[in-house]
Amino acid sequence: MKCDVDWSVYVITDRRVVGGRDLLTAVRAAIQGGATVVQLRDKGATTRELLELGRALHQLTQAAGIPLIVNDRVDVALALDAEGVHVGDDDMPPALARALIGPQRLLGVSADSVAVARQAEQAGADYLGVGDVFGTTTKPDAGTPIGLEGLAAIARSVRIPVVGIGGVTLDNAAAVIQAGAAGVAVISAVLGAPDPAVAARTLRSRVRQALVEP
Ligand code: TZP
Ligand code: MG
Repeated sequence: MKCDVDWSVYVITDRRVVGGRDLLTAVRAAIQGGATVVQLRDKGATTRELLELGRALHQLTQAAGIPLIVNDRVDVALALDAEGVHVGDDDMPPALARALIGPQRLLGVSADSVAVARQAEQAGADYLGVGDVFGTTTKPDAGTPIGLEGLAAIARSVRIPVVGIGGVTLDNAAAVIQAGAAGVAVISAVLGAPDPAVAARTLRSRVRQALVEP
């Protein structure tokens, strides 16, 4: 699993953006549409709630043959036997996370600067989540957007794949890939869409097209 991850359409869960709809139904649709990675992210959930949602999500991702990555929580990733974990500034430092998850699971790290990106790579990250690129309304503490130039500078500074995150839409996804990203990480563009399957399918086709363009 680890060596051939397709980072192109990385969908992150957020109960709040699906409105009154069922999150698992929306994620199932996103996977049907072509999501290539799913991240379990729920800042308000208890550990028990995370485990319950994580188990259900893992069944969906395993059936589709795509990785499940757990945000923030190394312990929950291990308990779920998830394929990876994603850590940021406030979480387990990347080198410690790597030591805990071992060499086989995926380690993602959030980076908003070249310095943080290089440190994360040194510490054993498999990929970076880079942003906030455009300015998001989904994460209130995301900080000042780094723009496509900031993303490009980070992508150039490391060898590991980067996924662009923050305000990515169907319309700007190709520009994220052209800036050097291997994929886009989205919450609202897919799970907040009227039809997450259609949104994921469109996103996937635009990202694929941009990845093959010279
Ligand atoms: N990290 C940086 S921006 C962001 C996260 C988790 C939120 C992305 O959400 P959206 O709706 O795709 O802008
Ligand atoms: Mg975090």
